[in-house]
Amino acid sequence: MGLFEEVLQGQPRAVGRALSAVERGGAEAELLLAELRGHAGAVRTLGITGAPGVGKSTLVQTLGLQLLERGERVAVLAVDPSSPFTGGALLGDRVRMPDLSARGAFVRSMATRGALGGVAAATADALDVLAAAGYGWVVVETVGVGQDEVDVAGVVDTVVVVTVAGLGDEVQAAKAGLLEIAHVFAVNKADRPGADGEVAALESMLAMAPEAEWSPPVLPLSAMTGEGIAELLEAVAAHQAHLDADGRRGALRRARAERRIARVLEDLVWRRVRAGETRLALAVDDVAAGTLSPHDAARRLLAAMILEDA
Ligand SMILES: Nc1nc2c(ncn2[C@@H]2O[C@H](COP(=O)(O)OP(=O)(O)O)[C@@H](O)[C@H]2O)c(=O)[nH]1
Ligand SMILES: [Mg+2]
Repeated sequence: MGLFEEVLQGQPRAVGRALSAVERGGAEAELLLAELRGHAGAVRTLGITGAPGVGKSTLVQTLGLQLLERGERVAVLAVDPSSPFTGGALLGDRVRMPDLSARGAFVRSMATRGALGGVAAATADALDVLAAAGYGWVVVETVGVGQDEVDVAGVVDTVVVVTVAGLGDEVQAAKAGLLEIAHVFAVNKADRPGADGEVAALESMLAMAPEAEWSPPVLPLSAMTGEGIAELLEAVAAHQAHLDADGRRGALRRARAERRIARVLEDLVWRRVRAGETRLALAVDDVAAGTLSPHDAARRLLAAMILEDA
């Protein structure tokens, strides 16, 4: 039996191998993804993002267990683009979330390595694999600190941004990038003092945002005690229902398809240009010397590439 058939049957080891192929990128991954295309089940994807230490992994566990209890097939992807060492081999995926693994969830960490389009593209491909394998819910944990990390959160349907009370100014600033992608705010560690203040602060920040079709709720909760988790799941379900209405899911699919094409295309073009070392080196010399503008250099390199193909 081919790997793709085993993936379609939902065999965890095959799914793991497929995800390794996706991480590496290249012809093998592209062939596999082509074979899996059209076989995706109805999957709901949920992103959990926020600064390190806010309790994302703990929340993923708590949420995952709730979903399993409801009879869902659950997969978890932990993606940390800022760390080159998130590969499953190093951390041991089962060790990451032992309770979830023990109860039948598929748990896996992702590194980027060579996939075209970077980590966000690889994550989107991984979601395709998991959808084909029949998981009903995929929860993606990402560290929300840089643009790459924000991009990864953008490949899922519903983004939960996790914060806690009393983070420093630096982290508050990082929230700015996350404000726009959040569908739900979770103020975690509400078993400790200060959560109410953080909820109020976020709500007043959101009150200044322009009117939108979806207003993100701000929910105090504790991933540790489980308090507020039911409300979080309700908010996630409400956002999913929002997507299902008025053709929004179709529009989302199109927007996502366009971003996926753009990411791979940009990477593809840059790799091709970089492969033409001499031509690129000459252009770099001229731009550095100030005799050529970077815009003209880029246009010339692109034109040369197109001519090569003709
Ligand atoms: N008091 C309290 N601690 C929590 C809660 N959730 C997570 N933690 C703790 O916060 C620390 C970081 O949690 P982790 O899930 O690894 O955070 P991540 O880096 O965002 O994935 C750990 O020591 C957790 O036990 C919570 O709801 N309340
Ligand atoms: Mg974590």
